[in-house]
Amino acid sequence: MQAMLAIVQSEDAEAALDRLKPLGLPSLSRVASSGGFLRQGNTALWIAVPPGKLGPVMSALRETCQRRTTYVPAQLEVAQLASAFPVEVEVGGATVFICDVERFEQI
Ligand code: 2BA
Repeated sequence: MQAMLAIVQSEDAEAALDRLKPLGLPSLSRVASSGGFLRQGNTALWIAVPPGKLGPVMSALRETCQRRTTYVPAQLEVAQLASAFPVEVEVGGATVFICDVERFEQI
């Protein structure tokens, strides 16, 4: 069993959940979160990934989570830029952390 934390853009969360639900995962949770860099809302998906399901889970995320360009207001301190212009950053599709699970229980 592995645990996956996938940080996705909130616009993509519904589509990702729709693709993940039919996989029959033992646990799938959606958590409202926000990024530390842009300080904007995003969505964290906590996913329990049993053996053999990592491929389908990654495919579901790849097919539903898009990369998008956004702009950081110039007044934010971005990479110590003192520019008067908004800074363009690319966000998404998903930032994925995968860890081995020592123990999993549902009480
Ligand atoms: P944010 O922290 O709001 O970051 C949004 C986007 O800003 C990032 O998109 C990236 O393009 C840019 N960015 C973030 N940190 C940066 C930095 N130190 N220097 C320059 N640009 C930076 P993504 O990479 O797609 O990340 C999307 C969201 O995933 C992040 O939202 C954050 O919530 C999470 N994330 C990304 N990398 C992470 C990490 N190493 N640890 C924990 N969470 C992370």
